Amino acid sequence: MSEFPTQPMPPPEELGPPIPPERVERHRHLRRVALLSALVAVVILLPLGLFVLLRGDSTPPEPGVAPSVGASESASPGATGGSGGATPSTRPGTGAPDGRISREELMRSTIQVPPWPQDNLTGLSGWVKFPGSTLTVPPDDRFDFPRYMFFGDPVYGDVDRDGARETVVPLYCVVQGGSGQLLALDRDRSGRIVTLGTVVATTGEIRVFDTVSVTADHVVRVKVGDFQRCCGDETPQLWQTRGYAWNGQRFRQVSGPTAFPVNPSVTETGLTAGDLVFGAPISGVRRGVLTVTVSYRRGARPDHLVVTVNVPAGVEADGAAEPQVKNGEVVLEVPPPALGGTNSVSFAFRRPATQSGGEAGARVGGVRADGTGLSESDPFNNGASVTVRETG
Ligand SMILES: [Ca+2]
Ligand SMILES: [Ca+2]
Repeated sequence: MSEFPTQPMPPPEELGPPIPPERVERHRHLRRVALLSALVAVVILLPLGLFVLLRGDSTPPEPGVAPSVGASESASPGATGGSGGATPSTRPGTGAPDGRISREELMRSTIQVPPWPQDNLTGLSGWVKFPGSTLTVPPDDRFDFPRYMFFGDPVYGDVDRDGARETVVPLYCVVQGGSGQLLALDRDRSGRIVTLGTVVATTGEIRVFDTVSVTADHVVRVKVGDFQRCCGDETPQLWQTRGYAWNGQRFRQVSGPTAFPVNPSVTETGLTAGDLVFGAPISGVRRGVLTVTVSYRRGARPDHLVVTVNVPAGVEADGAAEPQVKNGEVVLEVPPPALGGTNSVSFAFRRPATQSGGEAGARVGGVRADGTGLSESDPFNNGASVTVRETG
């Protein structure tokens, strides 16, 4: 089975200025440093190799193409804009607008993008203007690195039973893997591109989707997978074919399995962290406690979790019974919480009163009894940056 994303992707040059080969490693190093400094666990859990999968698309970017702003540019090909009065395109009968839209047009149009899954990479939503090539999503509060949004290849079929075909197309938001939404798009009477809804998205157990078709009975058939491979990852995937149908308001699953069996190679754990607050100095030493909360939500049960905390230079474990700091890190093995539950883990630290601030962070991973790591269903929630501050 193919890796993510399985639709043809834009060529690398769409994804930003080409990087000379001799700078690639440095670029990766700088990127790694930048991400590690913010303790984004994705870098640890996903190998580097930016965009290695995003190759193979035969469609070059279209520099200089003005973004579409609606009806006039969106009206071709085949739209019947304006001919049918106020009759909505979803009404059965003849004369419904032709909702077939090419990928090239989508990539230079303004599209209403539904919200992105919150348990995966997030991109821009609402009315989003695509620039004629891959759209760069700037860093934000949630992810402090850019992500890249672009459409895959569309398929066409009548999903709303109005006798005319719509466009069913993947929209991706990725860096090394990431999110996908399978969107159903149509045109209104004026020819403007309108979003019918999200057929399926990479959220919960579903982390990737593949082949898409629209059946004669208006069902969107999608091959969905439980794990998104990236960058050489060979984690076994589970795949199922599920069908989704438009009910007039949203897409609902109408065929195929509704859940995956447990994949013994894949788990879903997560971590959140509080602040590390050092108290007022006593005899030249400040003491503080960091509490992290780990979760186990689904998938294979790890034998144990490995929690790693990075602390600023000069910070030491507060006492011999505490896990000790080595090379700026504390590593602690803890039992996994009950399925669906969380556990809190606290670390006591001390540092000289002459020191302050610094960067810290924590991450977690699930490990088998033989010491090998499990793959993460959602790799983006396994790390957190930690604010370090002092009181008094
Ligand atoms: Ca239709
Ligand atoms: Ca996770």
